[in-house]
Amino acid sequence: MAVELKKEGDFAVLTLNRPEALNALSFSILRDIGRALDEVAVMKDIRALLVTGAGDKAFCAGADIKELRGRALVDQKRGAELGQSVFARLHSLPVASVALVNGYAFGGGSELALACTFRLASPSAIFGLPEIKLGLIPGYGGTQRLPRLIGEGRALEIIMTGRNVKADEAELIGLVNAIAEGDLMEVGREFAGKFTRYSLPVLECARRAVQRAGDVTLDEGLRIEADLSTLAFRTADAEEGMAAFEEKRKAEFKDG
Ligand code: DAK
Repeated sequence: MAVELKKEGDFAVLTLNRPEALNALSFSILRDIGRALDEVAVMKDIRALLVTGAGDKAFCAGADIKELRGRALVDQKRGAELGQSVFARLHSLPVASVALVNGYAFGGGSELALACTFRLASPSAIFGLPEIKLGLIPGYGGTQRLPRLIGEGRALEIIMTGRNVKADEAELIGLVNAIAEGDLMEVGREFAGKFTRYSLPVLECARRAVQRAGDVTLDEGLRIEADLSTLAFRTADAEEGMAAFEEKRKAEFKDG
């Protein structure tokens, strides 16, 4: 299977498993990722999704270049829309996702990582949007998500030069949340464990509010925040959290 989905404890783990082609994204793999995400969306008892690539060389070397050539423009447009819709599904899953970038993350591979809620990188990870070198531009969300994450100037420079961004620079510019020393999967679990112990519906409110910040005016964003923060107030977990504070004990959230 070129895409594997497993449940490991509190986490769903999605692995791109095509190491012989550095986990390049064929259209068939994109569809498999989409199907796996549909499963994740309804999985019981998971608190986050971890996304990684098989092998020690690459997270994902991008779109399958060999498959892109010689296609009609209408098929290219559909291909871009397929990749965009799969990554949009990832972005708006009910649970947060963490990309564990264990090597090259080029083109669509960087875009896959960008669609996750968080990104952790191994010290040898290398990011890049090298589409310009192929006479292309990013087609799976990179032109929109990268500037929202690191700002327009830096995003344009990375996209227009197609240059590599090593892990330490990626951390410096906020492209990754942290560089992981040691076992990436283990660090990923620890990282996710810092938020997954809180109330899932309340975490989702926080994520939805922050995700809209880049899309709407400040006024509109504040209205969204007022609605979502009021929604959080209505949960039993909010009642429990505030009661636990007053009673000087640890809150026991029940995801409700
Ligand atoms: N596609 C297909 N095969 C790939 C691949 C890729 N992106 N990347 C690597 N491979 C394959 C290689 O061809 C090779 O296969 P064999 O020749 O052994 O059969 C195998 O993986 C191992 O790769 P290398 O031998 O090249 O390994 P190296 O360590 O020497 O080099 C590398 C690693 C990551 C530096 C190199 O493989 C590389 O530069 N790969 C390509 C990186 C890249 O340019 N990615 C694509 C970016 S463009 C769209 C619009 C835009 C896009 C998509 C859709 N629509 C409008 C639909 C753009 C998307 C992109 O992602």
